[in-house]
Amino acid sequence: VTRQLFDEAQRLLDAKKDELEVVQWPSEKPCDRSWLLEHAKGATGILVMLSDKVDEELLDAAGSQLKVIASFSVGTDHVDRGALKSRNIRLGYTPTCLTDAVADLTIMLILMAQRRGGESISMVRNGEWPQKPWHPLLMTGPQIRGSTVGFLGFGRIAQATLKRLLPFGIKKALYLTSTPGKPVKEDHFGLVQEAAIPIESATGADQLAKESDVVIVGCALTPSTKHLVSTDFFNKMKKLAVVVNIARGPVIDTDALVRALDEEQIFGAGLDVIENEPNIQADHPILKQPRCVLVPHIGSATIETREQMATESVKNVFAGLTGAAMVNEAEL
Ligand code: 8YV
Repeated sequence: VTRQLFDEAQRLLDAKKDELEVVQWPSEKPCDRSWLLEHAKGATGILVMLSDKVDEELLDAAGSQLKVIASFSVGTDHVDRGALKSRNIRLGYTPTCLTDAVADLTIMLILMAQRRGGESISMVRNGEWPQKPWHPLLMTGPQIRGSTVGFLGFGRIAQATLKRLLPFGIKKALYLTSTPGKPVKEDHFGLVQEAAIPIESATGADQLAKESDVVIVGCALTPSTKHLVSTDFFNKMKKLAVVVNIARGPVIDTDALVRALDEEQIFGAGLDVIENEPNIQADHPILKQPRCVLVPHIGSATIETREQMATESVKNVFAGLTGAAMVNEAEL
């Protein structure tokens, strides 16, 4: 177990101490790779975080008795699924319990980007408010009502975000999935059928970039989504549009984003994730962008959600060990 867990999850683990030997990373810091490789040896199940790469090296270090990997995440880009499949190892994950928390944060980032939240807070903190004469254009930004919202990826979190956006009076939603132009496979909340606004499948990234006032990155990171949002994409976006990323950093080319903001090609950005996180140095150019709000990957960070993720992850390990049904099992 590569992290400290919340009480309920810990209790579940502790309750099995007679049957199982539980080895747990002892610190609040991210688990050390060398510790993991050493302690994985002989494990039948491993509970991992996003920061723990599950690759051939780890699986070799564990050995052929390994039955299950349970990830404390919805995203599984840190896991070599092919390697698990070929070794008959099951993969548990937590795709449902974090939907609301991440969708809530997405709304925060959209509003922060449109309404210049980062700049506004800095202005007040820096004591600049008293010096700025009141002016009708001070800190103005685009309004969410009437926006066309484009979703790169249209899974549960994106759809839950759209559900929250409807009462704001958005005009239209466009989505791009791996099958452009085709209806989304799963309409999780019955929105596509019932919404009073058009919800359309985009023909490609170009259409979505050109038409959207708000672009929300909510897709999985795969070879085909890496740098999907790059200079070419930004050049097609509207000058008053904002981009929000709650998925994985590398879907947006950070250098291209810095340029787009520098050149006022877009209005702003709201990021929960960024390439090379968490190793963002204080002098990184993105931190100098007043129109970019960057938060440290806190999408799922409500107390309720993280507790649930921990509990489900432990249950998934147990299910993997006994051959029972997991709370959520990923297809390999
Ligand atoms: C992380 C996430 O799991 O679930 C995901 O895919 O990106 C997050 O919810 C969380 O930050 C814990 O590492």
